[in-house]
Order: sequence, then C-alpha cells, then structure tokens
Amino acid sequence: MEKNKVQNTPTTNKKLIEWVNRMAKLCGPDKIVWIDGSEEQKLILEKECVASGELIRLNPEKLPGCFLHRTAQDDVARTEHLTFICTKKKHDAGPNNNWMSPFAAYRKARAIFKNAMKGRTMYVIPFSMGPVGSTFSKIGVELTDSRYVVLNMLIMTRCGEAVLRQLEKNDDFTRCLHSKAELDIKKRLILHFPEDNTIWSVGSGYGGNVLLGKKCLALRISSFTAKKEKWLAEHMLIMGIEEPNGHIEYIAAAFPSACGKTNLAMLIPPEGLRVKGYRVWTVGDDIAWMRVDTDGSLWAINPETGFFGVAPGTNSNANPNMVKTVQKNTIYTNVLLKPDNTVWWEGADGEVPSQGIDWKGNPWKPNTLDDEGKAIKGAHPNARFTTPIANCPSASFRLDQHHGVPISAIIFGGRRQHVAPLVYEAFNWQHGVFVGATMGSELTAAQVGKLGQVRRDPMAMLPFCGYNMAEYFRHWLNMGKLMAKPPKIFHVNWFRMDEKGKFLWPGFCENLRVLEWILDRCDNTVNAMRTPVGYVPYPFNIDMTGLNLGNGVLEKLLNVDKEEWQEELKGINKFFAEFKKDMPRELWDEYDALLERLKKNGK
Ligand code: GTP
Ligand code: SPV
Ligand code: MN
Repeated sequence: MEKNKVQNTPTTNKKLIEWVNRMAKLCGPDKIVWIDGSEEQKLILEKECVASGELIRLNPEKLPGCFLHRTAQDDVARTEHLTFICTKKKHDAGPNNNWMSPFAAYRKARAIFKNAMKGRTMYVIPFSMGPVGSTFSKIGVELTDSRYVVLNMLIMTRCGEAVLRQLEKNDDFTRCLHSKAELDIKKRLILHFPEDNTIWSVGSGYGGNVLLGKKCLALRISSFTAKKEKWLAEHMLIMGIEEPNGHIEYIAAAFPSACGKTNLAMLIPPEGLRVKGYRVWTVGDDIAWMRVDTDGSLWAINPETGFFGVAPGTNSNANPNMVKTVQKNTIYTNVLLKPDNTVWWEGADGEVPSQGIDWKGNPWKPNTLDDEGKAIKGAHPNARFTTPIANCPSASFRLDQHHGVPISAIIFGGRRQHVAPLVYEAFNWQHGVFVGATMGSELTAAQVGKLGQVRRDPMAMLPFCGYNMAEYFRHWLNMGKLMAKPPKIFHVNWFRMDEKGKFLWPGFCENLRVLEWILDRCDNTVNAMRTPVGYVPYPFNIDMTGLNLGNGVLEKLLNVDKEEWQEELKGINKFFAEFKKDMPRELWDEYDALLERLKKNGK
C-alpha cells in the first residue's frame, strides 16, 4: 500500500479526497482514520487516550464517561497575538487583526506542518456547524493529529457519516488543518484564509485554537462569509424566556469571553420571579448565526452541539444547570484532580479538598504559596469543560430545528466597574449598532494579556471578526435595513462596582429581572427614562420581589454620569479614528449626537 494515501475512503467527493491526500503528504502521518461519529469509534479513541496519557479516566460511578486533560503550561488560552487573518490585501483584514499575506502565511506554516504528524495518526473529521442540511449550516472538515481534538469535536459539533453524505450533495466545505506539532509556542500559528475558505492551526492543543469549528470557522471565517451572504455570525448566546402566559421570547446576547454568556443562557429564575411562571430555555452559550427570514424578522441558530465553558466559579449557586450538565460525558481541561478521581476548581461546590493534583500535574494542598507569595491555584483560571448541550436540563426543544428561533432583542454587554449602567436601550437600530461598536470590557483569563485592563471589544467580536471591522459595522448597519421587524438593541453591565470595589448588582439568576424589563420594552408595556446614552428603566419598573439591594443601590446602578461618559467618548474617538475613512459616517454621526446630548445635559 502506498504510504500517506487515503485508504478505504468513505466518500466519493473528489475535492475532499484530493485535499486529504495533499495534506497527508505534507504532514506525513503513519495512518489516516476517518471519523464516522459512531459510539464504537469514540470508545476506542477514549481507550487510546487513556493509554497514551492524553486523558485520565475519572471516577466512573461519580462522573460516568468523564475525562481529565492537561494542556502544556503555556497553552491554556487563545493566543490572539499568534492568530492571523491572511487576506491578499492587508486592508481587508483591518487595523484590528494581525495580518499576513496568504503566500507568506502558507510558507511559514508549511515549514512547521512538514512531517509534523510522523509517528501519529491523522484523523479526518467531517463536521457540520448547524443541523445537517439546514440552510443555515456550513460544513467543515478538520484534519488533526490530536485525539483530544477529535473527542472534543464529537461533543461540540455534528460529525461523521451524515456530514459525508451531505458533502456528496454539495461539495463546499471549509478546509481545516490542525497539528499539535511540538506544542511549541514559538512555532504556534492560528491562520485564517477567508478567501480560500481555509484554516491552518499548528503548535497548540488549547480549545479555541484547535477546535476549528468554533472560533475559527463559526466566527472568523463565517463572519466573512456572512457579510457576502447577508447574514450575521456572532459571539452570542441564544436563550428563550418562557413568559408567565407560556409564550417563549428569544434573545441573543454578546458579551466578551468569560463575561457571563454561559451563565445567563441557562439561568434558573430567582424565587421572586419563578412564582410568576418564568422559565429559561438554553439554545446556545457562545455562537449565534442569524438570518433575516421571509417574515422580516431575525432568526438564529446555535451552530454548536456542546458547551466549552469556564470551570472556575461554576457552582450550584451561580449555575445549577451547568453543575448538572457536567456530571457525565464531559471532558475537563486543566482542573484539579481529587484523590477519589473526581475534579475540583476554585469556586466549585463543597469543601476545598485537602489535597489533589493541580492543573500542572503537581501535588497540591490548599493555601500553598508560590515564589511571589500567591496561593497556587488547583485549576487554571481558564480551565474549561466540554459537555453536550443535550445534558443540560434547560436545553431548548428547538435546538435541532433548521429554522432556528426568532430573536426579539439583541443585548450587548461588557465587564465594566464604572460608566455603563445596569441596562439601557438604544434609540433605534443605528444607535444600537453604535452601542455595540463602542462596547468596552476589562480583560479576563480567557485571553493572554493584562487582566482588568479595559479594551474596546465591539459586539464582543474584536478577536473573532475575520475582516475589516469598519466593514463589519457597515454590514450591521445594512442588516437593519433588511429587516421589517428588527430586534430592539440593549446594553447591560452586571459588573458595576461601588467605591470599595464590591459588585453593586448580585448578578447571575437575578439578571432575569433585567431581562424581564427588556421583554417589557419589546412588548411596549413600560415607559422608560430618556438619558443621553439611551433609555434607562425607572427603578420601579424592575421587579425586585425577593431581592433587597439596600437604599439607593438600584438608582446608583442605573445612573448615567455625564462626566464619566465624556471621558469614555475620548477612548471611543481614538478607537473609531483607527479605521480612518473606512468608518461608516453613520457611526460618527451617532458619536457626535451623543457628545451633543452629554454636553446639553451636562452639569
Ligand atoms: P466564553 O466561553 O469565554 O465566551 O465566556 P462566557 O461569556 O460564556 O463566560 P461565562 O459565562 O463562563 O463567564 C464566567 C465569568 O463571569 C465568571 O467569572 C463568573 O463569575 C462571571 N459572571 C457570570 N455572570 C455574572 C454575573 O451576573 N455577575 C458577576 N459579577 N459575574 C458574573
Ligand atoms: C472564548 O474565549 O470566547 C471561548 C473559549 O469561548 S475558546 O473557544 O477557547 O475561544
Ligand atoms: Mn466565547
């Protein structure tokens, strides 16, 4: 048999066979295995991973079907500085993206991919983002030498046979090539070629860098495609809120990484509201693909089938639904291993274990200090779990519907200690696009960088927009014109703090109180206060049954400080100016109008 040739190819798609052959020649694997999506194949891969040490099987009684994985210590979050958009023209990537020419990028990466899979198996993973066959959906094929990637993709996407059958009808797919190579950060590259519908990722084994259906395909490549095809690919959760009358309203919300999408998407109503009959249905926690349908409304699907969620802080108070979700068939990455072969992380339920093996694989005891005198963490702050949505008690019954769900409201939100009030509503679509485009947020552990620093993160898409962001803003403005019934746009901030640095708003399940106001605004059943930044609730219109915040706290949360906002506008000006003449005039108009309103109303 000729080496590196596809054996027993389960497809007749010539384009696919030719590409797999070519990539195999480059990467030099010993063997090629096609992923069929079967339970049998998954079990074999799990066994192999346990034998090789890539996975540790967790306690089968307490955590059936669960595994622990540890990454390299410098491979624990997306590496934005090693992530590139490779378009022919630099201008098409815009000032917000790292850019390389396709020629230079392929050449540089090819040198790292060369024979990188020697002694390893190359897995071919055909996957569909979105229900197989839906007009919303896109197909990708990922080639990888990581079994961990295969097992994660089996949770996060629809993969295997059914996708290959679909590829026989329509042979268009995103070519996704991944190799761990040496897991060397100096030879790590996450490359996107939107003009070639291709992704090359090498030298990493961390989620967002290597599960190529997720940020790479469903956001960076798809945002580019969505512009051409007039739809939206967004970093948004999708949730249904069942109202007391039984009707379910759907909303989509964009918050930057590790800023609360997962928590909000599956919240359990607080007692005070539960008695009214509210219930939340989870459609997605990270990505929304949205299209204008013939009814003139915006409809959304979640293209994924799993959650890749932040572990630290997940507990029965913050997110009881997720605690139930991760009890089976879950892959944990970079958490603490307990002596009974279960797992723990900072902020988990129950007592702090008296010992364990930390995420680096070292023996751990609580309150042990590192060289700088800081307590050594059991789990990495960006430790994650990969878990099927189907496990989630609040999983929506519409997850597999090819048409998705109609969206009544779009919510933007950031992590801001100051400035942004708890909630406000944009005056109209164009103003709403301005609100999204000017989002700011403090950095978290989800990206490598300086924690706490505020950066502008438009629509929570700064790290995920696959083209010039000025064009992206223009696309958003145009989308508003395509809709007879555009969703209303809101901004929320769960993270406002008092002078002592304490959160003013309890957040988590209590956020439903704010969502209730948002839905009331969508139904036109409550008035609101007009402020320079947008409509803000009258405090008495937020149902506070069962929640006592103390005197004046809600007022403080809703306050719009004109001086702070004028300061904020300086940062926005600087950000907008980076886009030079590409910046849509409409957004500068909104900027001018806001400045005017702030001055007029100013102290
Ligand atoms: P990615 O998966 O990285 O895209 O992020 P995500 O937006 O899904 O983040 P997630 O929901 O996992 O956010 C986790 C962090 O947000 C944790 O630090 C939580 O404690 C915090 N968080 C979530 N909701 C709230 C809230 O309502 N209030 C406060 N104060 N913190 C919150
Ligand atoms: C994020 O960082 O926004 C995530 C995790 O959702 S990752 O998939 O790693 O990008
Ligand atoms: Mn995300």
